[in-house]
Amino acid sequence: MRNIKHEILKAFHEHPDQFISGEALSRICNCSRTAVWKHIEELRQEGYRFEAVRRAGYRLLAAPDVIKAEEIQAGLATRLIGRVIHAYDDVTSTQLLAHEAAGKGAPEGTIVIAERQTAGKGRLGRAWHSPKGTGIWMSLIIRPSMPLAKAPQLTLLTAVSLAKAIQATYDLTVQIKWPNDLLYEGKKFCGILTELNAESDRINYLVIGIGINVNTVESDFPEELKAVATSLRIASGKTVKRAELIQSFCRQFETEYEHYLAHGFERTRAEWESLSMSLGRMVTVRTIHTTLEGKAVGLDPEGVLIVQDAAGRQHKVYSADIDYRANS
Ligand code: BTX
Repeated sequence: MRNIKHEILKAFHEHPDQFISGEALSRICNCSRTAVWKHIEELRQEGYRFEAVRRAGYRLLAAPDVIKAEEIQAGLATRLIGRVIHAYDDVTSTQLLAHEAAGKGAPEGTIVIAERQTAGKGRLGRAWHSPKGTGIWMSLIIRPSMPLAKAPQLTLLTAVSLAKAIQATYDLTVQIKWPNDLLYEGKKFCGILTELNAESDRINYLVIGIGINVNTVESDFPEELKAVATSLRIASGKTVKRAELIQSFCRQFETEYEHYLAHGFERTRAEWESLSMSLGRMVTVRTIHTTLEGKAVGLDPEGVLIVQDAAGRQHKVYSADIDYRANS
């Protein structure tokens, strides 16, 4: 279906700060000038601010920071990631909706995103705080044709893509804490939850859940998170439009993912190691069954974390939480 509002936003995106006449817009959108006017009025109702000048036309002054599929897609330079976006106001968890959509055949690259989650999920049954309007709560569906055992590599790939998107948007040095957190000065502002649907040894699809505290201020956090959580705004002092960060992530992810499918994991592995705060440090590794103390020394070629204990023995760590020991 043709979406005139989308086409209008795209035209303004391609001509930033410029006036576009009603006539030109009606040509671009292939509709009447009355229809252009009507859609501009609708965009105004949604919070877009336009300047209208006789003879010159319209100029976009500001877009609202609501997450709309049109807004993300208007400036999106990708082939696959984010070409389909389901955007909601309130959901329980975008993971649940993404699984539902994937089950019904949603194409690879589909994103499910919400302004607020009432039951945001972390790993191992933990909760993810997802208040309205300040963060990015989204789930990405991908359908790589590969064995189950490689799925954790995509969590690492997502973390690398996010770190690069953030560095490009904020000029901020962030660090990855194995396997799925992004931190700034030791505080978490982003988590990744990868869930999959597979048959025998093949992946049907992955749902990669991403939670980022973007414009959150200190007082938005509940008491129990204040000491451990931060946001990109607190870290950088900058408020950004969430749609921009999503576009940047989609681009980075697509580049990493295409390279990964064509050439394997090595480049992502090396990038992950250079962004990691885990390597070289003394860690305590907790799995459901055991606790291990040692030094995190690197990722093996498959992306499994290697921890070396005091006796020099190397252990492969697949799924666990790690804590850093003081002064390491
Ligand atoms: P995790 O289990 O590593 O982290 C969860 C833990 O992080 C919580 O127990 C709490 O201590 C802390 N935490 C909770 N909320 C926040 C927050 N907003 N900022 C910082 N720390 C927090 C990480 O799990 C994976 C999170 C994925 C979230 C996305 S959002 C979109 C998608 N939908 C969904 O339901 N989950 C994913």
